[in-house]
Amino acid sequence: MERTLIIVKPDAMQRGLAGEVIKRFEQRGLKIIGMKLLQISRDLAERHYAVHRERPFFGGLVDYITSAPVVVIALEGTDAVSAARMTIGATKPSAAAAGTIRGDYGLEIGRNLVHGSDSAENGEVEVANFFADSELCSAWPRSVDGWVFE
Ligand code: DAT
Ligand code: MG
Repeated sequence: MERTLIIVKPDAMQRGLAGEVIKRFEQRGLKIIGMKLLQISRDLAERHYAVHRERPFFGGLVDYITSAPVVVIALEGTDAVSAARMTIGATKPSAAAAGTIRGDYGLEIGRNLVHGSDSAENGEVEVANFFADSELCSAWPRSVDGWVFE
């Protein structure tokens, strides 16, 4: 089972789309093992996006992700990282496939609604950056699991 960190970004929050975003991961069968509302600090945002630190858009990206409360979600499931990224869609929403979150709700790269981890390794690291172990319900026996996981 992989883990991935999802962030319902400030634009999705401002537009009242948190429920819509969460619904899509739930209906995919991915298991919610952590979820909370928080306003990301600049320090945490800079750590989360450290790989982009030298890029020209870094300052704007940190301003954006810290601009309003977000919902952060830890998901677990088979191929959770790639499955969630397929549900999210391409980074640039105007080029994202219809049926994806970004393809259905977005146009611009700086307003792309949702974050999802990009590798299993980063999924573990990002979940740990946002959740203490005590905030994760990893082992809860979800009654549909036998119909989602073989
Ligand atoms: P993703 O969020 O699809 O994993 P990423 O990790 O490459 O994309 O970049 C993180 C965020 O940074 C992305 O969601 C939006 C922003 N971003 C990426 N490339 C950009 C660019 N060329 N111009 C402006 N913002 C960009
Ligand atoms: Mg990324």
